[in-house]
Amino acid sequence: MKTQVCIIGGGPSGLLLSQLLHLQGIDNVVLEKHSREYVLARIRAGVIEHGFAKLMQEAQCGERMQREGQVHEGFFIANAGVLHRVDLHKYSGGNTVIVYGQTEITRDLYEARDRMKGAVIHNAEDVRPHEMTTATPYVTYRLGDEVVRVDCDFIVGADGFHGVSRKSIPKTVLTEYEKVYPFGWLGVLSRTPPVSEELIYSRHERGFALCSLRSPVLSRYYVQVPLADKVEDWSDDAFWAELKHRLPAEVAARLVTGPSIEKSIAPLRSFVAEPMRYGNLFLAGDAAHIVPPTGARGLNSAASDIYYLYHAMVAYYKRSDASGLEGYSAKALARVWKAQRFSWWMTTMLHTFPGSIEYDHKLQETELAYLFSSAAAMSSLAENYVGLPF
Ligand code: RFL
Ligand code: PHB
Repeated sequence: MKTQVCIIGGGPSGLLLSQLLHLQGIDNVVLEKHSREYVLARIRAGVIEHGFAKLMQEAQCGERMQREGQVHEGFFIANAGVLHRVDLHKYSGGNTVIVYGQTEITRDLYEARDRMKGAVIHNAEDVRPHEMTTATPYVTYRLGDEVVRVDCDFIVGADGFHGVSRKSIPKTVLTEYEKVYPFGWLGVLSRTPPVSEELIYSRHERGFALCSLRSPVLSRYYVQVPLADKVEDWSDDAFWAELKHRLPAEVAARLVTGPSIEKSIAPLRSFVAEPMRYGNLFLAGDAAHIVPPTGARGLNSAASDIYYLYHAMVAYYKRSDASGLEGYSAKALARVWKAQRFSWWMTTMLHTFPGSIEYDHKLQETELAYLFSSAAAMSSLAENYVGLPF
């Protein structure tokens, strides 16, 4: 097989790039390890920044998001049983976020790829990039007994944190920065009306909790849990009881509970791999960087990578201008590190850390007291949460 860009990974990053390139007449193939059903069963992000929404429009995939996504002008931080509102609209100079699930985004992207007869190959096994530092790179994969070779100009590694692309770059070339947090998030999706129209990030001595949503009838809740906990340890009843403990009494009192539709634990991790380019292999999204979900930055950072890479490839193919490709890694990483900083800050401020001392609690309290009393601090939070400019 021959194509211009071979994209490894059919998650939101890979599909969005595929769709954008196709619309510009740039031929590409997406190789995805899993079935479409498997990819669409993963429940992940819920908060989308406007830059991403605009990119979805540009990709002709934003119509349903515009119709069904909910515009949020703010959210709450609960501390010591009191709700404080963060007015994103006011403090970001009129910006907002959209609540629309990653699952729906991925579904919209798959549908668009189908409509345009884009090449998305599912259940591709043993995907491997080759000859990345030459002008003739290629990717091999296996479908059943058949081994297929895809010759291309560029390979894009959009295959998530556990993918093969980053691991194919020699250790001598790549520097990895990593911070693993000593806890995870237990998430529950339930067909119940959300307890609050706006998200609630709750700091509590028993651990952090988050009330989020997907629609007026679909709620998404999280509680901080020790790393050793397993999903099987948590019955629905135990989850709801723990969540109620960690919310202000007035919120807990109006929480509607029900059977969980999905329940999973995600460990919290910060990770960056530098550079994001190795010869003609370009990394994008979770393949190159991970943040703890507290700042809702992960998918949004993936979208900014795709924005830079897409424009760089269009410049290369349409105007023989390779400067965007040359500058891609540095440009993407500059924004990635800001998302790292913000996610670390939100995580540190709101979670209960095992082994922390009274001094640490005082600092958390003071961080929040400062935030709620300072327009400058609120603006800093708001501009990061709605997304820094691409
Ligand atoms: P993905 O989504 O992991 O997709 C990668 C795809 O590559 C495939 N793959 C391979 N394909 C071929 N060959 C291989 N060897 C392969 N290995 C893997 C995989 O099957 C998969 O389909 O990465 P991508 O596209 O870069 O997207 C990144 C986002 O998924 C991620 O950043 C977000 O989900 C993070 N995140 C959030 N981000 C936000 O911006 N806002 C949020 O509100 C938000 N909430 C969250 C989150 C992540 C969470 N978890 C579970 C980690 C909440 C949670 C709980
Ligand atoms: C979600 O709805 O899944 C969600 C929302 C905000 C976050 C993380 C996850 O910060």
